[in-house]
Amino acid sequence: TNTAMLMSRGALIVLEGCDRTGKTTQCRKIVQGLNDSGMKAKMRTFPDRSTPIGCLIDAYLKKECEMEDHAVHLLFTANRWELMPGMKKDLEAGVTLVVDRYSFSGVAFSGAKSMLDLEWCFQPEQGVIRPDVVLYFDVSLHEAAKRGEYGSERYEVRSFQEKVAANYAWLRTEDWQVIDGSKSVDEVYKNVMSVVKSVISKAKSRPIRYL
Ligand code: DGP
Ligand code: NA
Ligand code: NA
Repeated sequence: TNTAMLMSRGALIVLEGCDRTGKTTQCRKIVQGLNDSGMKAKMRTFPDRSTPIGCLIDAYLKKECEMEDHAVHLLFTANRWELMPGMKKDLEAGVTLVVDRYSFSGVAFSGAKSMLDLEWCFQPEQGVIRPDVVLYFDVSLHEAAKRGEYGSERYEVRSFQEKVAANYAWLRTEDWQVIDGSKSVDEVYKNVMSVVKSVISKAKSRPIRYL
Protein backbone atom coordinates (compact mmCIF):
# COMPACT_ATOMS: atom_id res chain seq x y z
CA THR A 1 0.00 0.00 0.00
CA ASN A 2 0.97 3.67 -0.21
CA THR A 3 1.28 3.86 3.55
CA ALA A 4 3.77 1.00 3.60
CA MET A 5 5.75 2.65 0.84
CA LEU A 6 5.89 5.92 2.74
CA MET A 7 7.12 4.17 5.86
CA SER A 8 9.85 2.07 4.28
CA ARG A 9 13.35 3.39 4.63
CA GLY A 10 16.06 3.78 2.04
CA ALA A 11 19.16 1.57 2.01
CA LEU A 12 22.71 2.60 2.86
CA ILE A 13 24.91 1.27 0.08
CA VAL A 14 28.65 1.78 0.46
CA LEU A 15 31.30 1.36 -2.21
CA GLU A 16 34.82 0.66 -0.98
CA GLY A 17 38.14 -0.26 -2.54
CA CYS A 18 41.61 1.00 -3.33
CA ASP A 19 42.10 4.08 -5.51
CA ARG A 20 41.29 3.66 -9.25
CA THR A 21 38.93 0.73 -8.86
CA GLY A 22 35.95 2.48 -10.51
CA LYS A 23 33.84 3.29 -7.44
CA THR A 24 32.97 6.87 -8.34
CA THR A 25 31.84 5.97 -11.87
CA GLN A 26 29.60 3.21 -10.51
CA CYS A 27 28.16 5.41 -7.73
CA ARG A 28 26.98 7.89 -10.34
CA LYS A 29 25.56 5.16 -12.59
CA ILE A 30 23.73 3.45 -9.72
CA VAL A 31 22.05 6.69 -8.60
CA GLN A 32 21.13 7.53 -12.20
CA GLY A 33 19.75 4.02 -12.76
CA LEU A 34 17.67 4.07 -9.56
CA ASN A 35 16.33 7.56 -10.29
CA ASP A 36 15.46 6.52 -13.86
CA SER A 37 13.39 3.65 -12.50
CA GLY A 38 11.52 6.02 -10.19
CA MET A 39 13.38 5.27 -6.95
CA LYS A 40 14.64 7.93 -4.56
CA ALA A 41 18.44 7.80 -4.42
CA LYS A 42 21.30 10.21 -3.75
CA MET A 43 25.06 9.99 -3.93
CA ARG A 44 27.25 10.86 -0.94
CA THR A 45 31.04 11.06 -1.00
CA PHE A 46 33.58 10.72 1.81
CA PRO A 47 35.57 12.70 2.50
CA ASP A 48 32.92 15.38 1.90
CA ARG A 49 35.27 18.24 1.11
CA SER A 50 32.50 20.90 1.20
CA THR A 51 32.33 21.35 5.00
CA PRO A 52 34.87 23.25 7.17
CA ILE A 53 36.31 19.91 8.36
CA GLY A 54 36.29 18.69 4.74
CA CYS A 55 38.32 21.77 3.71
CA LEU A 56 41.06 20.78 6.16
CA ILE A 57 41.04 17.21 4.79
CA ASP A 58 41.20 18.51 1.21
CA ALA A 59 44.26 20.64 2.02
CA TYR A 60 45.89 17.64 3.71
CA LEU A 61 45.26 15.31 0.75
CA LYS A 62 46.61 17.91 -1.67
CA LYS A 63 49.73 18.12 0.53
CA GLU A 64 49.12 21.81 1.21
CA CYS A 65 49.60 21.12 4.91
CA GLU A 66 50.94 18.45 7.25
CA MET A 67 48.97 16.99 10.15
CA GLU A 68 49.71 14.47 12.85
CA ASP A 69 48.41 10.99 11.83
CA HIS A 70 45.99 10.48 14.74
CA ALA A 71 44.66 14.02 14.38
CA VAL A 72 43.90 13.69 10.67
CA HIS A 73 42.32 10.27 11.23
CA LEU A 74 39.90 11.86 13.68
CA LEU A 75 39.10 14.63 11.18
CA PHE A 76 38.07 12.05 8.54
CA THR A 77 35.90 10.37 11.18
CA ALA A 78 34.42 13.69 12.33
CA ASN A 79 33.56 14.41 8.69
CA ARG A 80 31.41 11.24 8.67
CA TRP A 81 29.80 12.06 12.01
CA GLU A 82 28.86 15.58 10.94
CA LEU A 83 26.95 14.15 7.94
CA MET A 84 25.10 11.48 10.02
CA PRO A 85 21.99 13.50 10.96
CA GLY A 86 21.33 14.42 7.31
CA MET A 87 21.96 10.86 6.12
CA LYS A 88 19.61 9.47 8.77
CA LYS A 89 16.90 11.90 7.72
CA ASP A 90 17.29 10.86 4.08
CA LEU A 91 17.15 7.13 4.89
CA GLU A 92 14.05 7.62 7.03
CA ALA A 93 12.46 9.56 4.16
CA GLY A 94 12.95 6.51 1.94
CA VAL A 95 15.98 7.82 0.07
CA THR A 96 18.63 5.23 -0.76
CA LEU A 97 22.15 6.59 -0.23
CA VAL A 98 24.92 5.41 -2.50
CA VAL A 99 28.16 6.29 -0.76
CA ASP A 100 31.61 6.61 -2.31
CA ARG A 101 33.86 5.46 0.60
CA TYR A 102 32.94 5.26 4.29
CA SER A 103 34.34 4.18 7.67
CA PHE A 104 36.23 1.28 6.07
CA SER A 105 38.33 3.72 4.06
CA GLY A 106 39.04 5.45 7.34
CA VAL A 107 40.43 2.29 8.88
CA ALA A 108 42.12 0.89 5.75
CA PHE A 109 43.93 4.11 4.81
CA SER A 110 44.85 5.39 8.27
CA GLY A 111 45.78 1.86 9.33
CA ALA A 112 48.30 1.71 6.48
CA LYS A 113 50.39 4.27 8.37
CA SER A 114 52.89 2.57 10.64
CA MET A 115 51.96 4.67 13.68
CA LEU A 116 48.29 3.68 13.76
CA ASP A 117 46.72 0.46 14.95
CA LEU A 118 43.66 -0.91 13.07
CA GLU A 119 41.59 -1.45 16.23
CA TRP A 120 42.36 2.08 17.38
CA CYS A 121 41.31 3.45 13.98
CA PHE A 122 37.97 1.61 14.12
CA GLN A 123 36.96 2.86 17.60
CA PRO A 124 35.67 6.35 16.68
CA GLU A 125 33.65 4.88 13.79
CA GLN A 126 31.51 2.87 16.25
CA GLY A 127 27.96 4.23 16.24
CA VAL A 128 27.75 5.58 12.69
CA ILE A 129 24.94 4.12 10.55
CA ARG A 130 25.78 0.57 9.47
CA PRO A 131 25.70 -0.01 5.73
CA ASP A 132 23.13 -2.48 4.40
CA VAL A 133 25.85 -3.64 2.06
CA VAL A 134 29.51 -2.86 1.38
CA LEU A 135 30.38 -3.38 -2.27
CA TYR A 136 34.12 -4.02 -2.27
CA PHE A 137 35.67 -3.22 -5.63
CA ASP A 138 38.38 -5.74 -6.25
CA VAL A 139 40.90 -4.81 -8.93
CA SER A 140 44.49 -6.06 -8.82
CA LEU A 141 46.95 -3.23 -8.17
CA HIS A 142 48.63 -4.22 -11.43
CA GLU A 143 45.30 -3.74 -13.27
CA ALA A 144 44.61 -0.44 -11.44
CA ALA A 145 48.04 0.87 -12.44
CA LYS A 146 47.26 0.12 -16.12
CA ARG A 147 44.34 2.55 -15.84
CA GLY A 148 46.87 5.38 -15.80
CA GLU A 149 49.22 6.93 -13.34
CA TYR A 150 47.95 7.65 -9.86
CA GLY A 151 47.26 11.33 -9.25
CA SER A 152 49.39 13.60 -7.13
CA GLU A 153 47.36 13.30 -3.93
CA ARG A 154 48.76 11.81 -0.77
CA TYR A 155 48.23 7.99 -0.56
CA GLU A 156 48.23 7.53 -4.37
CA VAL A 157 51.37 5.43 -4.19
CA ARG A 158 51.54 1.74 -5.06
CA SER A 159 53.29 0.57 -1.86
CA PHE A 160 50.70 2.40 0.26
CA GLN A 161 47.77 0.95 -1.73
CA GLU A 162 49.14 -2.58 -1.09
CA LYS A 163 48.82 -2.00 2.65
CA VAL A 164 45.34 -0.54 2.16
CA ALA A 165 44.24 -3.69 0.29
CA ALA A 166 45.53 -5.89 3.12
CA ASN A 167 43.64 -3.78 5.66
CA TYR A 168 40.40 -4.12 3.69
CA ALA A 169 40.84 -7.92 3.89
CA TRP A 170 41.06 -7.58 7.69
CA LEU A 171 37.84 -5.51 7.76
CA ARG A 172 35.66 -7.78 5.62
CA THR A 173 32.41 -9.07 7.21
CA GLU A 174 29.25 -10.83 6.04
CA ASP A 175 27.87 -7.39 5.04
CA TRP A 176 30.42 -7.29 2.19
CA GLN A 177 30.01 -8.34 -1.42
CA VAL A 178 33.12 -8.51 -3.54
CA ILE A 179 32.70 -6.96 -7.00
CA ASP A 180 35.11 -7.92 -9.77
CA GLY A 181 36.09 -4.41 -10.81
CA SER A 182 38.36 -5.60 -13.61
CA LYS A 183 35.34 -6.15 -15.92
CA SER A 184 33.99 -3.47 -18.27
CA VAL A 185 32.02 -0.54 -16.83
CA ASP A 186 28.76 -2.00 -18.19
CA GLU A 187 29.41 -5.50 -16.85
CA VAL A 188 30.34 -4.16 -13.43
CA TYR A 189 27.19 -2.01 -13.46
CA LYS A 190 24.99 -5.03 -14.25
CA ASN A 191 26.53 -7.04 -11.39
CA VAL A 192 26.34 -4.18 -8.94
CA MET A 193 22.73 -3.27 -9.80
CA SER A 194 21.43 -6.77 -9.12
CA VAL A 195 22.96 -6.65 -5.63
CA VAL A 196 21.73 -3.08 -5.05
CA LYS A 197 18.11 -3.90 -5.94
CA SER A 198 17.91 -6.89 -3.63
CA VAL A 199 19.55 -4.93 -0.80
CA ILE A 200 17.07 -2.07 -1.19
CA SER A 201 14.10 -4.40 -0.92
CA LYS A 202 15.52 -6.21 2.12
CA ALA A 203 16.40 -2.93 3.91
CA LYS A 204 12.79 -1.67 3.65
CA SER A 205 11.52 -3.86 6.46
CA ARG A 206 14.59 -3.67 8.68
CA PRO A 207 15.37 -0.91 11.19
CA ILE A 208 18.44 1.28 10.72
CA ARG A 209 21.43 -0.32 12.43
CA TYR A 210 24.68 1.13 13.72
CA LEU A 211 28.32 0.08 13.56
P1 DGP B 1 38.81 9.90 -3.08
O1 DGP B 1 38.27 11.30 -3.22
O2 DGP B 1 37.75 8.81 -3.00
O3 DGP B 1 39.90 9.58 -4.07
O4 DGP B 1 39.50 9.85 -1.62
C1 DGP B 1 40.59 10.67 -1.35
C2 DGP B 1 41.70 9.90 -0.68
O5 DGP B 1 41.48 9.89 0.73
C3 DGP B 1 41.85 8.45 -1.13
O6 DGP B 1 43.24 8.19 -1.30
C4 DGP B 1 41.30 7.67 0.02
C5 DGP B 1 41.55 8.55 1.21
N1 DGP B 1 40.55 8.41 2.27
C6 DGP B 1 39.21 8.39 2.13
N2 DGP B 1 38.61 8.32 3.32
C7 DGP B 1 39.59 8.28 4.25
C8 DGP B 1 39.60 8.22 5.67
O7 DGP B 1 38.57 8.18 6.34
N3 DGP B 1 40.82 8.22 6.27
C9 DGP B 1 41.98 8.28 5.56
N4 DGP B 1 43.13 8.28 6.25
N5 DGP B 1 42.01 8.34 4.22
C10 DGP B 1 40.83 8.34 3.57
NA1 NA C 1 41.84 9.24 -5.07
NA1 NA D 1 36.90 8.13 -6.33
